[in-house]
Amino acid sequence: MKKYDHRRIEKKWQRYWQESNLYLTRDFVRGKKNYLLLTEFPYPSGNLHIGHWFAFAVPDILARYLRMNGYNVMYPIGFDAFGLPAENAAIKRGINPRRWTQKNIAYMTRQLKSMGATFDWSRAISTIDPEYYKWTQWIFVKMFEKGLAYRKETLVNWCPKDKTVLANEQVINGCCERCDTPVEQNRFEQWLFKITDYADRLVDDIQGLDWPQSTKLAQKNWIGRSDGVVVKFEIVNEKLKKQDKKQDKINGLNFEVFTTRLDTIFGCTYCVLAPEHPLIADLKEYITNRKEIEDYVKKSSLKTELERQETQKEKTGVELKGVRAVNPFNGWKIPIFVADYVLFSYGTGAVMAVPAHDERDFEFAKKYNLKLVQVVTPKNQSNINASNIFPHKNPKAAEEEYLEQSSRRWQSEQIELLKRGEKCFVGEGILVNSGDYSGMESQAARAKMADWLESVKLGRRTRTFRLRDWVVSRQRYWGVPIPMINCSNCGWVTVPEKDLPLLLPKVKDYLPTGDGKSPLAKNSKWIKTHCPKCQGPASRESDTMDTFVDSSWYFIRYTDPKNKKKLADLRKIKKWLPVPLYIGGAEHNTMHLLYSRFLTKVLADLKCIDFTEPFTGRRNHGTILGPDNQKMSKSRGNVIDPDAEVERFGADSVRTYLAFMGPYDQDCPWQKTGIVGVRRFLERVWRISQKKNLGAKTDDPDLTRLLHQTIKKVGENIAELRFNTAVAALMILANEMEKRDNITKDVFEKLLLVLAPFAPHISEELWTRLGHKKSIFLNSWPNFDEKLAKEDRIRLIVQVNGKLRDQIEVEAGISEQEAKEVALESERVKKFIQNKKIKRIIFARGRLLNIVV
Ligand code: ANZ
Ligand code: ZN
Repeated sequence: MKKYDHRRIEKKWQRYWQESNLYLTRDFVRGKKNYLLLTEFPYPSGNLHIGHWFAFAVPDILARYLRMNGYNVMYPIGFDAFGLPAENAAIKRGINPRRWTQKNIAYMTRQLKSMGATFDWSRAISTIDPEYYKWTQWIFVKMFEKGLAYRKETLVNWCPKDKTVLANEQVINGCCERCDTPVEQNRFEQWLFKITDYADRLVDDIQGLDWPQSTKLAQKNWIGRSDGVVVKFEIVNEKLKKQDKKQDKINGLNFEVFTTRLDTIFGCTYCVLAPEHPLIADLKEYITNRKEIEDYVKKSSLKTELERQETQKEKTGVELKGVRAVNPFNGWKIPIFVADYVLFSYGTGAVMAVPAHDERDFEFAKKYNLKLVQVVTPKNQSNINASNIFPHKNPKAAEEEYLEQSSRRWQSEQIELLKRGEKCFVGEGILVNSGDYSGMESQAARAKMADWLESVKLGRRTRTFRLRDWVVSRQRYWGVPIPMINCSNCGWVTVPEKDLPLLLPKVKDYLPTGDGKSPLAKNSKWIKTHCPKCQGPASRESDTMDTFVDSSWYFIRYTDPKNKKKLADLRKIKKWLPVPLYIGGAEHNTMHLLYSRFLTKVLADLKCIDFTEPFTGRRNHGTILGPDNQKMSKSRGNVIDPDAEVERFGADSVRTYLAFMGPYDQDCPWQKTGIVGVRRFLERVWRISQKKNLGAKTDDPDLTRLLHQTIKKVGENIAELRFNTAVAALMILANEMEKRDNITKDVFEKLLLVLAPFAPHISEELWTRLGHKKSIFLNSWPNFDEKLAKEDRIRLIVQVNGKLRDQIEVEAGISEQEAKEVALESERVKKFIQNKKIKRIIFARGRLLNIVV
């Protein structure tokens, strides 16, 4: 009996598949539907790690399955090769980033080929290829022409170690995503993309996507759309009497606040301006504590936005003494503070503070001993209603009494009360102490109040976003040159399309400078140029583009990777896109996925493509932990090297084990015994093929039934990315086959066909040994007999505390967990366990479930 020698087999078939062009994808195949299965293309970091295998080899199972089901499948691959990770790695080794990246691409290509995946290498792209980045630059030019790329001096996140600007998304807990250095705030002129113009569409279109809920929510939160109103507050001089002339002057001054809770405005007891608010300078001559204010403003300018938003940190602020704001609803003259918990970049940079109903305001008021007035009360708990506090009075008088009682002492009691209870009630409810609006529900009150504000022109409905424009310039060498020229006559002019690509020059000095300019700025030969408009002397932009621009549109290029005239031909685009399924990591929930959606909409508006959402389906994969259940890292010594595993067990074992180790969307540890078990399973398949009597005439009915069930289950599971249960089913089938002395060639062939997507090499080898001339992958997925595949059904008896409550038809093989879920769904059962704690569950497989409460 010949041994299963994975080394020989795997090389042989990889060569064969490549030479026979088995995975060359054509754009149009008669009678077949196209399917572009997309995974996130890798950074050429140097070496494939096991996570790459998880990300590419496991979805390849689906790619192969779809092929066998008649789809014209494209499973592309490429390299996201510009950017910080590659550049930093190169700098560390003292190698030019270009050489380092190219070397890695060559090496990783070889490694990727050892997966035995169906990548179409003829379509491989690399973002550093001038033929690719020509179109990245072209997109920039088009965006500039449309006013979607612009320059602005902005306060930006600056990483002092990497010496570059970072997008908000690249700052994690105040530190650089790449190197963990605390991020500083610096002022620079930058190129930005106007993603905020698309904010509404980016929120609205999420709804139609088949994406994980968590990803959709992350995008929504990131964009942070909120509907509210802007309210105008007049300013008055605290000391001046009515007849004083100066009062007119200050009466001209006002500021606007943005609020989503206009219904709470009767509880507004002070206002807050962000330290950067221009009004502070305008009020200078009226403020009596100028020095104190100036010091505070200076101090807060040293903090980052993130630090300022930290909820745990104690809030600080200073009152603008000498002036007051007038609440347009009740005429109260209330104090104005500067406090850095209010951000200048959000809303109007000023807020109306309602300490009774907003936690930040509440904390602040507690600290500075400010007045607190409750104006909303939970729907079914109206005890704070003034009428309840003063039941002997009529409502109007009760309200007045309540407000009167809001003396400092009474305030602190209230605060104590609130502290003990809910802290402060932030929910919606019924309005109290709110004049004519008392008794209304929050939502209705907001509408009425907004109507009034608009009618008297003291405010307006508005929409605000948390999303900021995308800063795309980077002061680094290793990126796509921004195709812009600065002329002293004409201003910023685009590099003409005929001159694209604007090549990234080869330089000796590629180290980041730290003076806010890219190292390209030192290359005067390259920088000096002529203005394309007036021919006068001009200089090139020296910044390069954020790599997220490169990766925002790469999937489009796969459809037409060699096109010299367009970023891709529209006919081909229509055939392949949008991507029906994109598989990747949850870390791309906001940045990459949001930027791709944005650029897709821009390209759609430019009529380059005919769809507005790039990825209609999205699934996340988990990460692989070390055998010790910890994140893999060199320092922990728990890193699994895929090359070594492939050498020892074979690519088929590694692929199948990765599919088997757990649910694909979850984090699972690599277990050394796990891969051994999978290897044994493949050896078992090998042994079955060697059965002298594979020539039985018929199979026993049990095996036939199991075969059909397995074909059905494996197919369904692959389509749902439930690879682990599919492998388990294959293992059960192989076990049953090995137990029998005689099996037919037919059942064995079918086993190979359903195993093939997981373990392509061994399946192909055994398939040819059975005498087939054609590759196994040119065969269809086997049919199953629906009747035979049908699981036996039973009536599961469901008891609560031993009493029969329901009988439910379920699959005979139902697990305890599944049975429990089914039982808890039943209305008849629910009645008896409502609000009770489940103490115990007794389960007799195939018969009964007893819930003890
Ligand atoms: C009064 C109020 C009362 C508020 C209440 C909330 C609750 P979202 O929903 O995230 O958009 N706000 C407005 N501009 C701000 C800024 N520049 N910096 C910090 N906070 C700001 O949040 C909107 C709410 O955040 C606004 O509604 C405002 O506080 C605050 F019981 O106004 B609210
Ligand atoms: Zn010019």
